[in-house]
Amino acid sequence: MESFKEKLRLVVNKIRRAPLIDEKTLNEILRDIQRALLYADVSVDIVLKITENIKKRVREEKLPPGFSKRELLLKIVYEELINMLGGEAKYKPLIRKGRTHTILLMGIEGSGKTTTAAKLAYFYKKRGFKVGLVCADNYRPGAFSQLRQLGEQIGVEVYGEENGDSIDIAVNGINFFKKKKCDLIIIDTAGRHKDEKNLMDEMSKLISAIKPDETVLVLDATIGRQAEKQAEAFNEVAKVGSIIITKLDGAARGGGALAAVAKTGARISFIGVGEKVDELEIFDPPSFVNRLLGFGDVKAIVDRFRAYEELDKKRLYAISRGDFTLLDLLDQLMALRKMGPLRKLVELLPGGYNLPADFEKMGEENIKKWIAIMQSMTKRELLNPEIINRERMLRIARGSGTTVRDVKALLKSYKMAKSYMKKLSKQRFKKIPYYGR
Ligand SMILES: Nc1nc2c(ncn2[C@@H]2O[C@H](COP(=O)(O)OP(=O)(O)OP(=O)(O)O)[C@@H](O)[C@H]2O)c(=O)[nH]1
Ligand SMILES: [Mg+2]
Repeated sequence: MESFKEKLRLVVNKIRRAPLIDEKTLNEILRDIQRALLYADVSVDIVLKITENIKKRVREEKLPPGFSKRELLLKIVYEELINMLGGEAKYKPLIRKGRTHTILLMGIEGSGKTTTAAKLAYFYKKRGFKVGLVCADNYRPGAFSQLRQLGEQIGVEVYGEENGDSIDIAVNGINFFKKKKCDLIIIDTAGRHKDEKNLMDEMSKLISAIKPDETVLVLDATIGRQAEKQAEAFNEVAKVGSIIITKLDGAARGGGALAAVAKTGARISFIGVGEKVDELEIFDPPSFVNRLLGFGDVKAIVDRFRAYEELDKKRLYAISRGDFTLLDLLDQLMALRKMGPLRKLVELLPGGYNLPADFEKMGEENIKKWIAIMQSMTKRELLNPEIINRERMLRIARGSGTTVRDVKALLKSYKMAKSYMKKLSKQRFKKIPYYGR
């Protein structure tokens, strides 16, 4: 994954440094993205689709006031990468206390099933669940002792039998742990290949015999885009509930495996990121993409876009016409604080106003104070500031840790801004009918 990450970060830097995002620069950037994705073994059709989407969205999406085209492009790249990995939603573990949940692990040889069984057991044990491990692999000598060793390491009991039929062992193991009132039973199976008909038949028999709550396919990230074929083949014999991708640490083709799996619509629940028992993570596409692109600034840009999308445009319009109460002001200030610099308030108003100097000068400190003051007002006061007499001012000042002077100053600024905007919008609307004639 390291080089994939490096290549994507170079793209992010290029976007950030480009003097202008014009057609030529955009095409160059899209080519770099294609190269990075192809390098990670993402299939050509996915690569073309993602870059087409980016191009189309950059052309079509409106640039909100106060944002640059560069920021819009970064946000789109971020969102398209998340879509490629299956969307925003994070996997939610289905296990509940007081009911035995069974998970069956399957996959080809060496994909990491046994290690993952132990990792999962450890994951749930740490969260307070009682877990049991069953070794239903009677093909590979040493499979039982491998799991037993892992079980000892994490303090989880392991059920297995030296000889016998894998289906019988699985059934016995489940009964064994059900008696012990385990919340979760994890069944490790023998590795099998999609072309080994006997083993695949056995898998479907095993599934009918034990009817697991969840059938998990374990895939090794190093197979890249071939993950799609494997996921489909396993899905034919056993309905795959979710997929765990292992060995993402160090797998250059990991991006390809993740994209290929997401394309099948299957759910990626966890990812394995190392050999140790605690190196398992819930798969969360947004945080995964954040890490790929470099934490911090792309995420911060996207958060600002989201905050803008949350703003109430109708109310902003009303505010721009001087039609607002203190409650509007409070709500909008709170929403805007998420967006960064506060002069953005002005930039966001439809029409792009220039506010009086002292209104513009209000710094972060003042805004914090204002919010505190308004939060100490009752709803009635926020809606009818004229009722705020000296007695009320005293109460508000005390409640917000400010002074009566601060409260007065806020009320004065509010009145000034309101009448100023009313005046301005009247002038503007007088002029507007002449435009376009
Ligand atoms: N780096 C890394 N290695 C892993 C990860 N998961 C498993 N491995 C290693 O992959 C190898 C195979 O793991 P196993 O868990 O034995 O695989 P398996 O699917 O049970 O293998 P069979 O039972 O033989 O089919 C071991 O050396 C593990 O340490 C991972 O997330 N990262
Ligand atoms: Mg194994």
